[in-house]
Amino acid sequence: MAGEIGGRRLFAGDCEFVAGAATMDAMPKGTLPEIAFVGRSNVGKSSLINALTSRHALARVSHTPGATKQINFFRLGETCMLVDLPGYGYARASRALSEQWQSLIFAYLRRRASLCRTMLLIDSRRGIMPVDREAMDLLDQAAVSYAGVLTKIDELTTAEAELARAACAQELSKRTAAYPEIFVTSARKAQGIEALRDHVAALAQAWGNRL
Ligand SMILES: Nc1nc2c(ncn2[C@@H]2O[C@H](COP(=O)(O)OP(=O)(O)OP(=O)(O)O)[C@@H](O)[C@H]2O)c(=O)[nH]1
Ligand SMILES: [Mg+2]
Repeated sequence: MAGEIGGRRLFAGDCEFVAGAATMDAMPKGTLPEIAFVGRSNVGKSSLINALTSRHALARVSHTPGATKQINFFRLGETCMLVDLPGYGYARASRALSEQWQSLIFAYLRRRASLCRTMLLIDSRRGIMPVDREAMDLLDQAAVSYAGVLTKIDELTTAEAELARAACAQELSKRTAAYPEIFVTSARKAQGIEALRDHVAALAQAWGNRL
């Protein structure tokens, strides 16, 4: 398509942290299309944002689950916003979705008019877990569309990776708000990053005129 922004070009441009919000009121104005990264704590959301933007320390990464405590907005030029969300399901006491997740994060996902796509990250070593299903139930009910992204694929052999992808695809195909395409990624080995960049660029372009 003429004038299309490729993923490589979009992500080679400037990228900056805009705001961290702990309440809906503290969020920046939704003037750019947003792509949000959601998933269990420690699944690799912040790492994936760093890999996409080729920045090592844009989003904070940690071995300790619960590193990201607020909704962080990163602006890619004048094109779109990447949104790093706090993870769910890390407190040992609550395997269910926490109240904070349900109130703040789910409220963001459900109400944000500028949100164009949610990327639901799944740790490829573990596959879809009960708490992920709880999150998907909420997203399905609220008609928040999401695409599956397998993370940490470098930890698996090629055969295991294919099994993980197939299992994830099979389960997501039964979900009403899930997209059929699954992204298979490793932030550590920069696998699947280019495909995800292209996807984000295409989404941003398609949504840019709607806001
Ligand atoms: N092997 C491997 N490890 C990864 C990869 N991506 C992230 N990790 C590791 O997973 C851990 C968690 O990464 P984060 O990016 O902080 O995870 P998060 O989903 O943002 O976690 P919260 O902010 O707590 O919700 C860190 O120790 C990372 O080094 C990957 O592609 N491969
Ligand atoms: Mg994080």
